[in-house]
Amino acid sequence: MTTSGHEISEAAGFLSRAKRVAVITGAGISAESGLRTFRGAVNADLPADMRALWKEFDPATLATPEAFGRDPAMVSKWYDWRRLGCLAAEPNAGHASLTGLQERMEAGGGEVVVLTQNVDRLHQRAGTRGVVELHGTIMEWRCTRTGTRMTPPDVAFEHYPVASPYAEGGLLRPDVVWFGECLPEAAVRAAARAAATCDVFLSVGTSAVVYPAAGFLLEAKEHGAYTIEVNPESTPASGVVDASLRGTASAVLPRLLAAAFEKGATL
Ligand code: BV8
Repeated sequence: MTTSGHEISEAAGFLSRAKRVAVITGAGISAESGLRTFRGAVNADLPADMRALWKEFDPATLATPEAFGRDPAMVSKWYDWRRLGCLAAEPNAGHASLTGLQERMEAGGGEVVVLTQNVDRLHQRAGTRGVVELHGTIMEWRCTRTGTRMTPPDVAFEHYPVASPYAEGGLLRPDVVWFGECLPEAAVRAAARAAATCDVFLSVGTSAVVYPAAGFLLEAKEHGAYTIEVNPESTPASGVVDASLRGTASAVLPRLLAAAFEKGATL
Protein backbone atom coordinates (compact mmCIF):
# COMPACT_ATOMS: atom_id res chain seq x y z
CA MET A 1 0.00 0.00 0.00
CA THR A 2 1.62 3.25 -1.14
CA THR A 3 1.77 6.20 1.18
CA SER A 4 -1.13 8.68 1.23
CA GLY A 5 -1.08 12.32 0.17
CA HIS A 6 -1.76 13.35 3.76
CA GLU A 7 1.36 11.54 5.07
CA ILE A 8 3.43 13.07 2.28
CA SER A 9 2.02 16.53 2.99
CA GLU A 10 2.88 16.43 6.69
CA ALA A 11 6.43 15.23 6.06
CA ALA A 12 6.83 17.81 3.26
CA GLY A 13 5.91 20.57 5.69
CA PHE A 14 8.83 19.70 7.96
CA LEU A 15 11.14 19.35 4.98
CA SER A 16 10.12 22.77 3.60
CA ARG A 17 11.04 24.45 6.90
CA ALA A 18 14.34 22.58 7.34
CA LYS A 19 17.71 24.29 7.00
CA ARG A 20 19.79 21.13 7.47
CA VAL A 21 18.76 17.73 6.10
CA ALA A 22 20.61 14.41 6.54
CA VAL A 23 19.73 11.41 4.38
CA ILE A 24 20.88 7.83 4.87
CA THR A 25 20.45 5.48 1.94
CA GLY A 26 20.77 1.73 1.48
CA ALA A 27 20.64 -0.81 -1.30
CA GLY A 28 16.92 -0.12 -1.89
CA ILE A 29 17.56 3.24 -3.56
CA SER A 30 19.72 1.46 -6.16
CA ALA A 31 17.26 -1.44 -6.63
CA GLU A 32 15.48 0.41 -9.46
CA SER A 33 18.82 0.87 -11.16
CA GLY A 34 18.91 -2.92 -11.42
CA LEU A 35 21.33 -3.50 -8.55
CA ARG A 36 20.51 -6.38 -6.22
CA THR A 37 19.61 -5.57 -2.60
CA PHE A 38 21.21 -7.63 0.17
CA ARG A 39 18.16 -8.95 1.90
CA GLY A 40 15.46 -8.82 -0.72
CA ALA A 41 14.48 -11.54 -3.22
CA VAL A 42 16.83 -12.12 -6.17
CA ASN A 43 15.90 -9.59 -8.87
CA ALA A 44 14.19 -11.54 -11.67
CA ASP A 45 15.61 -9.19 -14.30
CA LEU A 46 19.24 -10.01 -13.52
CA PRO A 47 20.95 -11.99 -16.32
CA ALA A 48 20.79 -15.74 -15.59
CA ASP A 49 24.51 -16.15 -14.82
CA MET A 50 24.36 -13.17 -12.43
CA ARG A 51 21.20 -14.58 -10.81
CA ALA A 52 22.90 -17.91 -10.32
CA LEU A 53 26.12 -16.35 -9.05
CA TRP A 54 24.30 -14.19 -6.55
CA LYS A 55 21.77 -16.87 -5.48
CA GLU A 56 24.49 -19.22 -4.32
CA PHE A 57 26.29 -16.46 -2.41
CA ASP A 58 25.19 -15.02 0.93
CA PRO A 59 26.54 -11.47 1.28
CA ALA A 60 26.71 -11.74 5.07
CA THR A 61 29.28 -14.53 4.74
CA LEU A 62 30.96 -13.21 1.62
CA ALA A 63 31.35 -9.58 2.76
CA THR A 64 33.91 -10.56 5.43
CA PRO A 65 37.72 -10.57 5.74
CA GLU A 66 37.48 -14.26 6.69
CA ALA A 67 35.78 -15.15 3.39
CA PHE A 68 38.48 -13.23 1.49
CA GLY A 69 41.21 -14.97 3.49
CA ARG A 70 39.63 -18.40 2.85
CA ASP A 71 38.94 -17.98 -0.86
CA PRO A 72 40.30 -14.70 -2.27
CA ALA A 73 39.64 -15.78 -5.85
CA MET A 74 35.91 -16.40 -5.34
CA VAL A 75 35.35 -13.26 -3.24
CA SER A 76 37.34 -11.09 -5.70
CA LYS A 77 35.33 -12.52 -8.63
CA TRP A 78 32.03 -11.81 -6.83
CA TYR A 79 33.05 -8.22 -6.12
CA ASP A 80 34.40 -7.64 -9.61
CA TRP A 81 31.12 -8.97 -11.05
CA ARG A 82 29.19 -6.53 -8.80
CA ARG A 83 31.56 -3.69 -9.78
CA LEU A 84 30.80 -4.24 -13.47
CA GLY A 85 27.08 -4.30 -12.61
CA CYS A 86 27.45 -0.92 -10.90
CA LEU A 87 29.31 0.50 -13.90
CA ALA A 88 26.49 -0.67 -16.21
CA ALA A 89 23.77 0.74 -13.95
CA GLU A 90 22.37 4.26 -14.22
CA PRO A 91 21.15 6.47 -11.35
CA ASN A 92 17.34 6.52 -11.05
CA ALA A 93 14.72 9.11 -10.08
CA GLY A 94 15.40 8.43 -6.41
CA HIS A 95 19.06 9.44 -6.73
CA ALA A 96 18.10 12.43 -8.91
CA SER A 97 15.56 13.63 -6.32
CA LEU A 98 18.23 13.84 -3.64
CA THR A 99 20.49 15.83 -5.98
CA GLY A 100 17.57 18.19 -6.65
CA LEU A 101 16.90 18.58 -2.93
CA GLN A 102 20.57 19.37 -2.27
CA GLU A 103 20.68 21.99 -5.07
CA ARG A 104 17.45 23.68 -3.93
CA MET A 105 18.45 23.75 -0.26
CA GLU A 106 21.98 24.98 -0.92
CA ALA A 107 20.54 27.79 -3.08
CA GLY A 108 18.57 28.87 -0.01
CA GLY A 109 21.59 28.68 2.29
CA GLY A 110 20.65 25.26 3.62
CA GLU A 111 22.59 21.96 3.69
CA VAL A 112 21.88 18.37 2.60
CA VAL A 113 24.30 15.60 3.60
CA VAL A 114 23.80 12.17 2.00
CA LEU A 115 25.18 9.27 4.04
CA THR A 116 25.19 6.07 2.01
CA GLN A 117 25.75 2.41 2.86
CA ASN A 118 25.93 1.74 -0.86
CA VAL A 119 29.23 1.13 -2.59
CA ASP A 120 28.00 1.78 -6.17
CA ARG A 121 28.71 5.57 -6.43
CA LEU A 122 25.31 6.16 -8.12
CA HIS A 123 24.65 9.17 -5.85
CA GLN A 124 27.83 10.80 -7.14
CA ARG A 125 26.93 9.96 -10.76
CA ALA A 126 23.52 11.61 -10.14
CA GLY A 127 25.36 14.82 -9.18
CA THR A 128 24.98 14.70 -5.39
CA ARG A 129 28.00 16.33 -3.73
CA GLY A 130 29.78 15.54 -0.48
CA VAL A 131 28.42 11.97 -0.31
CA VAL A 132 29.60 10.20 2.86
CA GLU A 133 30.44 6.57 1.97
CA LEU A 134 29.92 4.74 5.27
CA HIS A 135 30.85 1.34 3.78
CA GLY A 136 33.48 2.43 1.27
CA THR A 137 33.20 1.82 -2.47
CA ILE A 138 33.47 -1.12 -4.84
CA MET A 139 34.74 1.26 -7.55
CA GLU A 140 38.16 1.45 -5.96
CA TRP A 141 40.40 -1.45 -4.91
CA ARG A 142 43.39 -1.38 -2.53
CA CYS A 143 46.57 -3.34 -1.94
CA THR A 144 46.32 -5.72 1.02
CA ARG A 145 49.99 -5.00 1.88
CA THR A 146 50.48 -1.24 1.30
CA GLY A 147 46.89 0.04 1.34
CA THR A 148 47.54 1.82 -1.97
CA ARG A 149 44.22 2.57 -3.67
CA MET A 150 43.57 2.31 -7.40
CA THR A 151 40.60 2.63 -9.73
CA PRO A 152 40.35 -0.48 -11.96
CA PRO A 153 39.57 0.00 -15.67
CA ASP A 154 35.93 -0.39 -16.77
CA VAL A 155 36.54 -4.05 -17.66
CA ALA A 156 36.79 -7.20 -15.58
CA PHE A 157 40.09 -8.14 -14.02
CA GLU A 158 41.76 -10.91 -16.00
CA HIS A 159 42.66 -13.21 -13.12
CA TYR A 160 41.32 -13.84 -9.60
CA PRO A 161 42.59 -13.22 -7.04
CA VAL A 162 44.12 -10.01 -8.39
CA ALA A 163 47.85 -9.72 -7.78
CA SER A 164 48.80 -6.33 -6.34
CA PRO A 165 51.22 -4.29 -8.47
CA TYR A 166 52.29 -2.43 -5.32
CA ALA A 167 53.81 -5.17 -3.20
CA GLU A 168 55.25 -8.64 -3.83
CA GLY A 169 52.69 -11.22 -2.66
CA GLY A 170 50.05 -8.54 -2.04
CA LEU A 171 46.52 -8.78 -3.46
CA LEU A 172 44.02 -6.11 -4.54
CA ARG A 173 40.75 -6.12 -2.52
CA PRO A 174 37.64 -3.95 -2.96
CA ASP A 175 37.85 -0.76 -0.85
CA VAL A 176 34.62 -1.62 1.01
CA VAL A 177 33.97 -2.11 4.73
CA TRP A 178 33.37 -5.79 5.44
CA PHE A 179 31.44 -7.13 8.42
CA GLY A 180 33.72 -7.00 11.44
CA GLU A 181 35.74 -4.12 9.94
CA CYS A 182 35.55 -0.59 11.29
CA LEU A 183 33.95 2.15 9.24
CA PRO A 184 36.27 4.94 8.01
CA GLU A 185 36.76 7.39 10.91
CA ALA A 186 36.15 10.48 8.76
CA ALA A 187 32.86 9.00 7.51
CA VAL A 188 31.68 8.21 11.04
CA ARG A 189 32.58 11.73 12.20
CA ALA A 190 30.71 13.31 9.26
CA ALA A 191 27.68 11.10 9.84
CA ALA A 192 27.59 11.83 13.58
CA ARG A 193 27.82 15.58 12.88
CA ALA A 194 24.99 15.38 10.33
CA ALA A 195 22.79 13.38 12.70
CA ALA A 196 23.47 15.80 15.56
CA THR A 197 22.75 18.98 13.61
CA CYS A 198 19.99 18.13 11.11
CA ASP A 199 16.39 19.38 11.35
CA VAL A 200 15.12 16.47 9.22
CA PHE A 201 16.63 12.96 8.89
CA LEU A 202 15.48 10.88 5.90
CA SER A 203 16.09 7.10 5.78
CA VAL A 204 15.68 5.76 2.23
CA GLY A 205 15.88 2.15 1.02
CA THR A 206 17.57 0.55 3.97
CA SER A 207 16.52 -2.41 6.12
CA ALA A 208 18.01 -0.54 9.12
CA VAL A 209 19.69 -3.68 10.53
CA VAL A 210 23.38 -2.96 9.93
CA TYR A 211 25.21 -1.01 12.63
CA PRO A 212 26.64 1.49 13.33
CA ALA A 213 24.99 2.93 10.14
CA ALA A 214 21.46 2.18 11.40
CA GLY A 215 22.21 4.08 14.61
CA PHE A 216 22.48 7.53 13.01
CA LEU A 217 18.70 7.80 12.61
CA LEU A 218 18.31 7.16 16.35
CA GLU A 219 20.95 9.80 17.11
CA ALA A 220 19.11 12.32 14.93
CA LYS A 221 15.84 11.55 16.68
CA GLU A 222 17.50 12.03 20.06
CA HIS A 223 18.67 15.44 18.90
CA GLY A 224 15.10 16.40 18.04
CA ALA A 225 15.17 15.94 14.26
CA TYR A 226 11.96 15.10 12.40
CA THR A 227 12.55 11.61 10.99
CA ILE A 228 11.13 10.17 7.76
CA GLU A 229 11.48 6.65 6.31
CA VAL A 230 10.90 5.81 2.63
CA ASN A 231 10.60 2.06 2.02
CA PRO A 232 8.04 -0.29 0.38
CA GLU A 233 8.39 -2.59 3.42
CA SER A 234 8.39 -1.94 7.16
CA THR A 235 11.72 -2.11 8.98
CA PRO A 236 12.91 -1.84 12.61
CA ALA A 237 13.02 1.93 11.99
CA SER A 238 9.35 2.13 10.94
CA GLY A 239 8.13 2.24 14.53
CA VAL A 240 10.69 4.90 15.45
CA VAL A 241 10.30 7.49 12.71
CA ASP A 242 7.82 10.38 12.70
CA ALA A 243 6.69 9.56 9.14
CA SER A 244 6.93 6.10 7.57
CA LEU A 245 6.21 6.61 3.84
CA ARG A 246 5.44 3.28 2.14
CA GLY A 247 6.67 3.06 -1.42
CA THR A 248 9.74 2.97 -3.61
CA ALA A 249 12.33 5.74 -3.60
CA SER A 250 11.69 6.66 -7.22
CA ALA A 251 7.94 6.97 -6.58
CA VAL A 252 7.89 8.62 -3.15
CA LEU A 253 10.89 10.97 -3.20
CA PRO A 254 9.75 13.04 -6.23
CA ARG A 255 6.26 13.39 -4.63
CA LEU A 256 7.71 14.32 -1.25
CA LEU A 257 10.09 16.92 -2.69
CA ALA A 258 7.48 18.41 -5.05
CA ALA A 259 5.16 18.89 -2.07
CA ALA A 260 7.98 20.41 -0.01
CA PHE A 261 9.08 22.73 -2.84
CA GLU A 262 5.44 23.82 -3.24
CA LYS A 263 5.15 24.63 0.46
CA GLY A 264 8.49 26.18 1.14
CA ALA A 265 9.53 29.53 -0.28
CA THR A 266 12.92 28.81 1.37
CA LEU A 267 13.41 25.55 -0.54
C1 BV8 B 1 31.63 -2.43 12.72
C2 BV8 B 1 29.83 -3.31 2.28
C3 BV8 B 1 33.15 -2.26 14.54
C4 BV8 B 1 30.36 -4.47 1.53
C5 BV8 B 1 28.39 -3.89 4.16
C6 BV8 B 1 26.42 -2.88 16.82
C7 BV8 B 1 27.40 -1.91 16.69
C8 BV8 B 1 28.45 -2.09 15.83
C9 BV8 B 1 28.54 -3.25 15.05
C10 BV8 B 1 27.57 -4.21 15.17
C11 BV8 B 1 26.51 -4.03 16.05
N1 BV8 B 1 25.73 -5.12 15.96
C12 BV8 B 1 26.26 -5.97 15.04
C13 BV8 B 1 27.37 -5.46 14.55
C14 BV8 B 1 28.23 -6.09 13.56
C15 BV8 B 1 27.83 -5.72 12.14
C16 BV8 B 1 26.35 -5.67 11.92
O1 BV8 B 1 25.74 -4.59 11.93
N2 BV8 B 1 25.73 -6.82 11.70
C17 BV8 B 1 24.30 -6.86 11.45
C18 BV8 B 1 24.01 -7.69 10.20
C19 BV8 B 1 23.63 -7.42 12.69
N3 BV8 B 1 28.41 -4.45 11.77
C20 BV8 B 1 29.68 -4.43 11.33
O2 BV8 B 1 30.40 -5.41 11.27
C21 BV8 B 1 30.22 -3.07 10.88
N4 BV8 B 1 31.52 -2.88 11.48
O3 BV8 B 1 30.70 -2.17 13.40
O4 BV8 B 1 32.96 -2.33 13.15
C22 BV8 B 1 33.14 -3.69 15.02
C23 BV8 B 1 34.21 -4.47 14.65
C24 BV8 B 1 34.24 -5.82 15.11
C25 BV8 B 1 33.18 -6.34 15.88
C26 BV8 B 1 32.07 -5.52 16.19
C27 BV8 B 1 32.07 -4.19 15.75
C28 BV8 B 1 30.43 -3.06 9.38
C29 BV8 B 1 29.11 -3.09 8.65
C30 BV8 B 1 29.34 -2.87 7.14
C31 BV8 B 1 29.29 -4.20 6.42
N5 BV8 B 1 29.40 -3.98 4.98
N6 BV8 B 1 28.56 -3.66 2.86
C32 BV8 B 1 29.46 -4.84 0.38
O5 BV8 B 1 28.69 -3.98 -0.11
O6 BV8 B 1 29.56 -5.99 -0.04
S1 BV8 B 1 26.84 -4.02 4.80
C33 BV8 B 1 25.67 -4.25 3.61
O7 BV8 B 1 24.42 -4.15 4.32
C34 BV8 B 1 25.62 -3.16 2.56
O8 BV8 B 1 26.49 -2.07 2.78
C35 BV8 B 1 24.21 -2.65 2.72
O9 BV8 B 1 24.08 -1.37 2.31
C36 BV8 B 1 24.05 -2.81 4.18
C37 BV8 B 1 22.71 -2.60 4.75
O10 BV8 B 1 21.79 -3.22 3.90
P1 BV8 B 1 20.76 -2.25 3.17
O11 BV8 B 1 21.52 -1.22 2.41
O12 BV8 B 1 19.77 -1.76 4.15
O13 BV8 B 1 20.15 -3.22 2.11
P2 BV8 B 1 19.10 -4.39 2.40
O14 BV8 B 1 19.11 -5.28 1.21
O15 BV8 B 1 19.33 -4.96 3.76
O16 BV8 B 1 17.70 -3.63 2.47
C38 BV8 B 1 17.20 -2.98 1.31
C39 BV8 B 1 15.97 -2.23 1.76
O17 BV8 B 1 15.50 -1.48 0.64
C40 BV8 B 1 14.84 -3.12 2.20
O18 BV8 B 1 14.29 -2.61 3.41
C41 BV8 B 1 13.81 -3.04 1.07
O19 BV8 B 1 12.49 -3.09 1.55
C42 BV8 B 1 14.11 -1.67 0.53
N7 BV8 B 1 13.79 -1.48 -0.89
C43 BV8 B 1 13.76 -2.42 -1.88
N8 BV8 B 1 13.47 -1.80 -3.06
C44 BV8 B 1 13.32 -0.47 -2.78
C45 BV8 B 1 13.53 -0.27 -1.41
N9 BV8 B 1 13.46 0.95 -0.83
C46 BV8 B 1 13.16 1.98 -1.63
N10 BV8 B 1 12.94 1.88 -2.96
C47 BV8 B 1 13.02 0.67 -3.57
N11 BV8 B 1 12.80 0.56 -4.88
